[in-house]
Amino acid sequence: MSDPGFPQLPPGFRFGAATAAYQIEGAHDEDGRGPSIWDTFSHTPGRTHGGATGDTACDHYHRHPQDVALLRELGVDGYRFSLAWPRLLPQGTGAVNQKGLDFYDRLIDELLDAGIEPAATLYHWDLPQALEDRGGWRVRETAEAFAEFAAVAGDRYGDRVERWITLNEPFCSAFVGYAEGRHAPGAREGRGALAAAHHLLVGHGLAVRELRTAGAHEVGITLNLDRLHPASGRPEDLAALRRAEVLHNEVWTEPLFAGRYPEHEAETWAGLADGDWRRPEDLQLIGAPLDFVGINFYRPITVEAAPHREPDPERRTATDIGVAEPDPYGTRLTTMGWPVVPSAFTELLCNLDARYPQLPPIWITENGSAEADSVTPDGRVHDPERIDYLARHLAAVADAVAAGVDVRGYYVWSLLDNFEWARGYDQRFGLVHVDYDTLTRTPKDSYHWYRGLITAHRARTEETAR
Ligand code: IFM
Repeated sequence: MSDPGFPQLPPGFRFGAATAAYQIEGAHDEDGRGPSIWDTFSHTPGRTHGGATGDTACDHYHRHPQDVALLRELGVDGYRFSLAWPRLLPQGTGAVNQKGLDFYDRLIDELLDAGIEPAATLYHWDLPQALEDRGGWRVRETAEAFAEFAAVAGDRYGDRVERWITLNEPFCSAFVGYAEGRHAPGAREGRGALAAAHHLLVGHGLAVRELRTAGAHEVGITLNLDRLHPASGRPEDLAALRRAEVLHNEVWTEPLFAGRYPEHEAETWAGLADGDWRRPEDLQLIGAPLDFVGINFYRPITVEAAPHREPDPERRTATDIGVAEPDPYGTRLTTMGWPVVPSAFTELLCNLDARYPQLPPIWITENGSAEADSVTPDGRVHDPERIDYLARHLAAVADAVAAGVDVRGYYVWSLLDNFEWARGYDQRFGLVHVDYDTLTRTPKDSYHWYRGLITAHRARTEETAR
């Protein structure tokens, strides 16, 4: 693979790296942390690849000074991590765990000492199990509990965290967790998943309010919006595309940025949802102005009409809406099986910007690729595919910026190889290789490439300022 060179982003553009608590921390039952739905799910036989759990993960809970040193050496402007709700409030509400609070205090202070801006995600999928036992995101009480968590976090860290992300990829929480059942809590429901989607948004709105009260600097949400292409111009594929647009994108973007529910939602859910979990005041709460929107992008999706659409609304799950996802891109696939199509990233950003005049500035809060990496006898990890992926996706972001889209920064997913949810430790997304037997960290070639990119970018920014 030839050297793709460094893509040029505008002066002042910021670079970072991202992780999430359950994927790296380990220490699942230490210092008062309560169980989350991912502890329960991963400990249930057959749910994750090879029965993997996050019990130890990368042991970041104990090794965070080493990981912050890796970030400092990488030269990033910012680090995006998540706060484990069950570490701060083991039962989801009520008693606050002092040792959990102290852990993130130490992490944040280490980052600041290293000159790295902390960006904290409140919810990266680790719902306290106690709340799931009372209905999870199907019920409004969980949104209210989330507000309590946001207030605790905002009060404690609001003076030092630069950027707050309420939810990470609510699509996955609602639909992969409550409809497909591939993620915790592993439910396969129709109405439950739609109620969860709404309560996640309500929780977001309530959390924004709490964070603002606590004096938080910047507040936003992270969405994994999808660039969807129809498999053909056949009317049934175009109808499937419309349903998929609602399911993947508009469920989130319409209430957040246009103050309404999706126009075609009735056609999409077709009798599944009467929406009785909605209250008249919710749209205003959900649509409160944000300082930024985080976008996670990995690959585009092609949509075609599924041969069977479950006719009985009571049996139909939210994702069983007559949509299939063939893969006609004909490009290289990452080890996740995801096609590499950077132009789809530019399209997604430009379309989003064109559609919503109220859209706040964008941060790319995740982008990266899983590859088959290993430490070679020279002690290094050669990952030219990842370098190529990152270079071409950053160039796609630069194209969107050149077209007038306001993108402020980019966090690569991920700093470390980590627990890739149901795929366990089988998928490696890190700039840093982790040996799961010894927990040794080895920076990959992509780590050195990213450091070079940041150094060159900083030099250009300084030159422009002169
Ligand atoms: O690892 C995940 C992350 O937790 C959420 N976004 C997608 C990543 C890769 O699948």
